[in-house]
Amino acid sequence: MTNSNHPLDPLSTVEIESATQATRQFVDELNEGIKPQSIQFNTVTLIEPPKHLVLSWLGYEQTAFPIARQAEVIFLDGKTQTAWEGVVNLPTNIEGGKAISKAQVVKWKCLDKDQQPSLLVEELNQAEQWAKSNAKIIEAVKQVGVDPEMLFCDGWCISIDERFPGRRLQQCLMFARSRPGDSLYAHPIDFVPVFDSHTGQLLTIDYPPLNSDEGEAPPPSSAKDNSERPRKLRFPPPSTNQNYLPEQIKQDDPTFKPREGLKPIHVTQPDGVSYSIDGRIIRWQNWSLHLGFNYRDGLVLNNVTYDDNGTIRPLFYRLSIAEMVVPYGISKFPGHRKHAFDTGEYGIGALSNSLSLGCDCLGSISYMDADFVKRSGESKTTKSAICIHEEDAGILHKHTDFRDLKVHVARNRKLIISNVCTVANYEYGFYWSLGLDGTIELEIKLTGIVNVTAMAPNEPRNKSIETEVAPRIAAPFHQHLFSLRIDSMIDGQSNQVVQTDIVPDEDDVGGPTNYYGNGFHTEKKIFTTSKNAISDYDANKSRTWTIENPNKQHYSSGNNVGYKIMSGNFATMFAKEGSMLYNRAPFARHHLHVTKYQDSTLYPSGMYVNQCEGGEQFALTDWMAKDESVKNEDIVTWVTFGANHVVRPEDWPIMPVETVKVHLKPSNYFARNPALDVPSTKDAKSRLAEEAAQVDDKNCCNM
Ligand SMILES: [Cu+2]
Repeated sequence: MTNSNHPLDPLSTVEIESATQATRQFVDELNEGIKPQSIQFNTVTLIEPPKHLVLSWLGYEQTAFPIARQAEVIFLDGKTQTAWEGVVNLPTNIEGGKAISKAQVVKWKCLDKDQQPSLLVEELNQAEQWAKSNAKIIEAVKQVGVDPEMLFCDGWCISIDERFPGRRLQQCLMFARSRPGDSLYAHPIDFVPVFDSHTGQLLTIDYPPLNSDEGEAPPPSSAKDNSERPRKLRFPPPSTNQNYLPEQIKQDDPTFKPREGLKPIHVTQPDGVSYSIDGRIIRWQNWSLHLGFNYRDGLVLNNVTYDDNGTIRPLFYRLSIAEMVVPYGISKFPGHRKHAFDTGEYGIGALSNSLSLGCDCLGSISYMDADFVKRSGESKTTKSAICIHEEDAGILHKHTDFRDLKVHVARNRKLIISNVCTVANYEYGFYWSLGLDGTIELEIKLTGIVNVTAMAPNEPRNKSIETEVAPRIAAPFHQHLFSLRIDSMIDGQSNQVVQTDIVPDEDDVGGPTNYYGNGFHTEKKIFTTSKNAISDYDANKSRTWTIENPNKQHYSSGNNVGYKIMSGNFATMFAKEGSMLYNRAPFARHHLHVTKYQDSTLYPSGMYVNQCEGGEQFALTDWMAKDESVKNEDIVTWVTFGANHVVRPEDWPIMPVETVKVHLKPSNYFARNPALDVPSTKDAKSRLAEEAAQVDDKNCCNM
């Protein structure tokens, strides 16, 4: 018996612990001198096998054979301040939840000092403890009237700080609570300490400048110059409580009470759900996919296929959010360091919430757990990390024949696979959905608490870069840029991307080819090489890109079969060429990149994003520089989309969900509307509002 049903299944808890035990044993047997002194595991994750092997295993090719499973193990050594990366062959025989055979380390190396693995939550919590017990920080908060017992800090990646090369760093955003349970984000403190994340050494305390430091020279530009400045005017954090938890609001405002009049909406499926789950293979309404998951991407949709009247048609080998970055527009030190790569720097999958039935997810729900590693090497499980359910999606299609009022209407439905991740103050919900009409949608919901900084008493506002969401609390403007990695296999591995613009006909009114002046037409460009395929959204041309298979055409239109990429949420990175962010986020330089597939090219900002300087010779820039053919080849399409967040006071003290979406829509793929056979059923439970029963439901989602 093998330990896994599918080569892309995430590591089981047994596999994780086998890998960490094998690593410890391997290290124990090393000679002194080259031996790590203390192992703190960082990540243990599946090394996805080469695509050609998986395709063979899946049956796309003739010869299928078992695929050995391997884990990538990354750990830190606090004593030698080093980080290590290993490859472990996993046990081939697991029975009854126990490994019968042993795992074995087959490769390992010490990482360069500029390769910093992601920051774990345990490490962020550690930084908070260091801050709370550091004499200099205690003194600094006492100076502004903060009780050190009520001090909290969010550890953050630092991007790059040129003052401390080769060190693993965290910058800490400081806050205070006014009482237990109070929202700490209402009380930001006026300084930012920087810690060595290996040793806990406090390296510096940085003081952000005010919008107007009257009487002072303008703030110098570099981090080094800034650290040599005298400490600026200190001031206490804003003291007014700004809570979102009802029980906390009530303590500040005894008249507060939950609004009334919201009667329950129950979602019921009396005959059960319409999907099936076999291991991690989900089947629903002609769709089939394997649901992968890892600490970094979070949700991964593998081998997405569609059963088109008995023919299983391959669509996507792998879909995931491969990277994201949240750049802030603050150009003054140290605000320039705020551009968190939540995928690569933290591992957003590892930050998944345990979802709650009836609160996060309504109706008939299936959950999947997610397994990770603790620093100790033991596994840990986030229960119900992934939610799978169906939702009504409004009308699918409708027509009324106006002559005889004959009506035909069918309802659409989505199968939704989702998770929600908490990255310190912010929440991201990732919702992949499949539709009855062949559409795949990715909706990302942004919520949580916006990042804020403290303003000094009487400090002037700078309305062009931040919003004073509540007195003396400034929320700086920022972006959320996501990199959707699409490894397509539209009716086969040979695909290409065609750009379609819609433009007016060239001639003016009265001209020979546009006499009445109303003409418009599409212009197509088939991308030939990676450099040729660099493209940006153009709203004036209603620009779309279609991933198509040039070897197969629609029976009627003659167009290549394809899937169209559509989004109303293309956001452009504002950071200048040569800036830290530009160098580190090559995926965000343009909305579209296309590369020829090669194994192990999953992450466009590199494997080790934390403190990586990037530039022009790494990750996506390297793959693009090859300028390989992407026409009728095995290709990967990278789509960057997102939101610009000019914060509103209404986003405070907790932000109503903001959404960004991308659709992958069949285009010349199906012979006709693939949902013609969806029955026009009538919901027997729907009724006139006046007849609806009064039901009182006291359950709530505040836990
Ligand atoms: Cu935002």
